[in-house]
Amino acid sequence: MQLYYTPNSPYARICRIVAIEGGIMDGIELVQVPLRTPDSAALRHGPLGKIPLLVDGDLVLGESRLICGYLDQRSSRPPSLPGANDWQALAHESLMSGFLEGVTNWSRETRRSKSEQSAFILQVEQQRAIRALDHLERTAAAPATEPAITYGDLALVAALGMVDFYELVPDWRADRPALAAWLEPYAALSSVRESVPTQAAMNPLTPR
Ligand SMILES: N[C@@H](CCC(=O)N[C@@H](CS)C(=O)NCC(=O)O)C(=O)O
Repeated sequence: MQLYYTPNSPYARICRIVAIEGGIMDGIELVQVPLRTPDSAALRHGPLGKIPLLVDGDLVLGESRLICGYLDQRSSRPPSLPGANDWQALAHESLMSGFLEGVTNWSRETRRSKSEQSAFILQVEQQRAIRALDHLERTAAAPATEPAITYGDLALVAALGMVDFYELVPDWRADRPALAAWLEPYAALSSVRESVPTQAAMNPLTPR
């Protein structure tokens, strides 16, 4: 089984954490690919060139959530995805996924050249992120001794990782102690530590 990825992709990060925590990383070959270039090995398996992409025999599976569901079935841990009728858990997941999507869009916009950046998109995503952070502070659960390995919680971990890495809201912890405390047990997990985005792994948005 291969997982096509980039080290700094928050979506691939969620899949990697689920695989590591599920104890099944040994059976997965990580294949690092460039993005948005015709030479990406991911394009041998499909037309989109998007990651994460899981290839297992003739199965080519995109979308981090579906990949986590596939990994769940191979792991002995409790599933990272809620049941189909667990609407409260799905609602929680949808909020975290939407927050991650927003900060991902925001970070992409900040990485475009200044002349190409849209002030409108930057403002919309900044406001969305601030609203989400404030909401998450009000609703944050107490920090867990054993943090839950669910897609929704990991989407929040990955989103906050993007906020930190791209310094989108540099001082977010100062006014949001409950959210910062919620994150701490995750930050201590080796699966989370080893998947933190790094400057060394930065991919250009467009080929140089
Ligand atoms: N909804 C997708 C989002 C995946 C995604 O946006 N991947 C980005 C990297 S973080 C990508 O492949 N970008 C390449 C491109 O847009 O061409 C998922 O959950 O897997």
